[in-house]
Amino acid sequence: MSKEPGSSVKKVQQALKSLGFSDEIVVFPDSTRTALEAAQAVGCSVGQIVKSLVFRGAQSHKPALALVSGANRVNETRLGLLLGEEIEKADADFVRQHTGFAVGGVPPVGHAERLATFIDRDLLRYDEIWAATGSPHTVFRLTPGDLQSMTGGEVVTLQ
Ligand code: 5CA
Repeated sequence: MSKEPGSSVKKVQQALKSLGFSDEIVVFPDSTRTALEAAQAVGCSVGQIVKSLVFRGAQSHKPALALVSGANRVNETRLGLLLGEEIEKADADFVRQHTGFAVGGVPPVGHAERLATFIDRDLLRYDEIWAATGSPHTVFRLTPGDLQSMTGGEVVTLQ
């Protein structure tokens, strides 16, 4: 694997910088494709990993982003109520089309378009959390407060 960050990672670093945050990322030789793998690589609890999950409005076909603690599953009925329409899981093409990133490395910022964003309240339990930066081998460290300010997401109960 190259040591130089690829263009997807650079895009996220640029977004972080332009939002006033550090663009420091951590590159792992092992996969951080799933929350569990990311937690093992970082050496943190799986709950401290931010999953960036894309859903699709069943009627509008608009994307929505759920930033979820790695320990949790999204209650799709609840997220649908928050959005005002039923939702369904997005497929990999939809994720790439609306975020600009491939599944397994979707970051919380730097997307191709602005997504309605919801933040899992459980992430606020931690002093530090970790999120993907556009690749399945890189993450960055942030606080729940950072996540709120960089995404403008609404903190909600998602379970
Ligand atoms: N890099 C890690 C930790 S930050 C990461 O991106 N985790 S994640 O949970 O945000 O991304 C993996 C998620 O992608 C899975 O939980 C699943 O919801 C979703 N996913 C996996 N395969 C597909 C697929 N084929 N189409 C759409 N979504 C998928």
